[in-house]
Amino acid sequence: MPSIEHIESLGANIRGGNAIARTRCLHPMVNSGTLNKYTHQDLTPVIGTEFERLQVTELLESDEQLIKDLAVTVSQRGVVFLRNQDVTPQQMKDLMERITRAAGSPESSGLHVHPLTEPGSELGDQISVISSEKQKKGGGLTHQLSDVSRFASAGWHADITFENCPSDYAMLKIHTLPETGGDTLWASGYEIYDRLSPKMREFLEGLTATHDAKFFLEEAERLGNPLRDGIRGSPLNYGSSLEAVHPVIRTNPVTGWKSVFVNKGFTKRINGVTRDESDLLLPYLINLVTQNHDAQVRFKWRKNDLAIWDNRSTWHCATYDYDAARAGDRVCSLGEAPYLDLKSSSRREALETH
Ligand SMILES: O=C(O)CCC(=O)C(=O)O
Ligand SMILES: [Fe+2]
Repeated sequence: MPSIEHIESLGANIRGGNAIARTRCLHPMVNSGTLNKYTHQDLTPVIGTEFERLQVTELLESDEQLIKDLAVTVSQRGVVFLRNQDVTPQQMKDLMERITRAAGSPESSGLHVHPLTEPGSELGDQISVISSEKQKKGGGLTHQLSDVSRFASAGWHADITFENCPSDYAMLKIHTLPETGGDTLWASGYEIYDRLSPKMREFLEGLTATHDAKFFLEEAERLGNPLRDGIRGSPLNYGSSLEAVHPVIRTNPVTGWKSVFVNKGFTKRINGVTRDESDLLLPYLINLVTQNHDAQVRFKWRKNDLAIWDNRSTWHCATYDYDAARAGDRVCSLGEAPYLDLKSSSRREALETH
């Protein structure tokens, strides 16, 4: 049962983490520039970069440096978009494995198996099918998020933060899409951290939060599917509690930048403060994400576009404004158990001193 005891202290500067899943990226990675030869464009100042012609198949044949530079680019820019990919789910898994390894994920972390993955699922346990048709039948990963009687912003989340060892990166390819609609938005956790006052930063850096996906238990029961309660990609991720405690502010080892790490989808409680204080603080932090469109990027999918994002330092939200079918494949890799390095910096501070 995950509890606050799981947040072990490693020394004066590190809060959180777990010896079973520590990052092997001990210093921020530097972009060597091997991707510069491919046409690309930053979509906003703080988040999102699009590559027009870079193909996953080409990346798979390339040497390690290109993959490392891709990992750094995703972690720095939050999300990277690759247009019009001719790629199989197996190739997506291969690239995901290479990115997470290049970024120094712990030996014990593999690709995630979602607790709602059905037995004998069509593309294998490590691929989640994102499907509006499945959603309409009341199932799938995104069913809870797609309730259109709520604010559209109710869907903002980072993936699988209810796991003790959550995701570092995720990849989604949309192969079936409506003529218009179905955009996805991402927001920068670095930028939200940057908007906090020094006093508020210091306060939040001393806190943890409880993340919980109990609603998946009800969903599995309702659909008559067994919940995946064995190992889900890391020895830290098993069982049916679907609950974890993580630092409210975490450091991304790849960039060395701090990010706010609570989300609307899964974070239920900020610990160490009263219930009322938690109920004030959480919506405040979430409002910073949903109400600052200058910390967001909105992506308009074309067929077979692929997005790769860093789940440690971004949130995302799908848009349910269409009727026609929309579907894609998603892979999610696991990173380190979240920790805060008090000596790490904010994104803006780091960029200003360079
Ligand atoms: O359907 C989308 O655009 C995003 C779905 C999602 O949250 C995910 O793939 O993690
Ligand atoms: Fe997601």
